[in-house]
Amino acid sequence: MVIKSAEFVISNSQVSKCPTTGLPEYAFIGRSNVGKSSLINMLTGKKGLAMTSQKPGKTQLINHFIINGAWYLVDLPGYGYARLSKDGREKLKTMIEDYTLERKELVCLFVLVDSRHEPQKIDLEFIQWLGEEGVPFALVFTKADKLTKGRLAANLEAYKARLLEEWEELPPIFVTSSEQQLGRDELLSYIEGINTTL
Ligand SMILES: Nc1nc2c(ncn2[C@@H]2O[C@H](COP(=O)(O)OP(=O)(O)OP(=O)(O)O)[C@@H](O)[C@H]2O)c(=O)[nH]1
Ligand SMILES: [Mg+2]
Repeated sequence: MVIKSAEFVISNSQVSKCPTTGLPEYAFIGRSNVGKSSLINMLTGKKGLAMTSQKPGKTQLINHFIINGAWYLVDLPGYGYARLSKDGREKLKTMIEDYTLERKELVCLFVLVDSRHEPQKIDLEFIQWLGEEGVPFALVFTKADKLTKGRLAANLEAYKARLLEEWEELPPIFVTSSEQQLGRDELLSYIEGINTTL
């Protein structure tokens, strides 16, 4: 799929205020700092489109970007940022949960996990919750440039094995590096395949 245009539309703290165009959307979720905003920039080929930071907790709102005038990519705040106040954490948790459960336009939620780490409880619990709620999702391993091919393959296998302890089938899985443009074609083709407006 060719990205002809990618523009920021609006930031929101409430799902009820998100765009009402009815166009399909694809959102990115995962721990703070996992690389959600960077992935949006990589997919669209626009470096400064979504704001990124070396420090976790950068994205604090629901951000809509319109692609080719026809569908949205949505950047969400990360979960699990320990240095936020309890109140702040609760607010983000509610924002993410409301968006995930109430947003009818959401076609697929991409759950990002850092490919360097072994399965983390917070991600496994979130994935479990998506399953219980019947939310369509795919798994995206990020920062693949930060480890060797062998290590990456081993971590992927370990992650799949862990998921298969609870799931009968694996979700769609993508491996990405926003630094090296890895996984771009695969992710965009996947979106193209499930997008009804294209
Ligand atoms: N090497 C490498 N660094 C990456 C990659 N993706 C993101 N980063 C870096 O990781 C840091 C966090 O990236 P963000 O895209 O801001 O992460 P985020 O998930 O949006 O974080 P929050 O908005 O805080 O939840 C930045 O310093 C990025 O440059 C990648 O594929 N490879
Ligand atoms: Mg972000």
